[in-house]
Amino acid sequence: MAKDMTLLWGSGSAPCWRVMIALEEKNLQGYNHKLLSFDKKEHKSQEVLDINPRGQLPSFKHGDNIVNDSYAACFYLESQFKSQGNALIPDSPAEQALMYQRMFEGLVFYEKLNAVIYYKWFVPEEERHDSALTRNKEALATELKLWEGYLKKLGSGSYLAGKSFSLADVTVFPTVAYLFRFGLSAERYPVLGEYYALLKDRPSIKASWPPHWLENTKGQDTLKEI
Ligand SMILES: N[C@@H](CCC(=O)N[C@@H](CS)C(=O)NCC(=O)O)C(=O)O
Repeated sequence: MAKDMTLLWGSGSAPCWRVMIALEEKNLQGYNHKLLSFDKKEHKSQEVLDINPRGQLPSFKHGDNIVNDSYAACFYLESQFKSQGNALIPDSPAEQALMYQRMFEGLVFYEKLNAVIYYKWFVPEEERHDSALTRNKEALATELKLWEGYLKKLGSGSYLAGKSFSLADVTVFPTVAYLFRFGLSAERYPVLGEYYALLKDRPSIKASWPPHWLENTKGQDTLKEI
């Protein structure tokens, strides 16, 4: 079944990682995949543009069905392979509501993280201001406190939507892993630290860990003071 799937991806891209975790969770190992280089601008190659006119990764195809957006691909995989691998949408209405809520808040979380760690990448030199970066850091700190609170309320050992691992974890975990890769202090954010420790060795996550993070295990300290 996975043989008729193709994923074009980039190492360390959180959106790509979401799809890879979902594929692992649904036991779809064996899909075709190709690691492309952002540095070499391979995401703008014809091979990508043929699937994804935005020239972005992930680009994903199942048979003739193209589902490029990472959230869309995760929902698609869960719905097409409902009874295969791990169920990723909880049955309980309360957990389901929380899952959807956290998934979409996760996009805001991801944006706020990027606005700090990729500030120099996104903003041309002549448009950069220390005050803007400081504001972005403050916004990230506020966001981090929200997520600490969300997890704390659920209790130790919980996933983002409650007792079971769900699409909320599939989509938000890569953001959390980025936080720690970029030096977030687990002492300052102990609940997020515990959540990260709970998930980092999960088989689907280990199997899809960004290869360049494995090659260079030392991250950065951009978020040390946040
Ligand atoms: N909404 C898309 C975003 C995908 C995305 O932003 N991919 C980035 C890499 S993380 C990319 O390809 N950027 C290159 C570009 O936009 O030119 C998703 O979630 O899949």
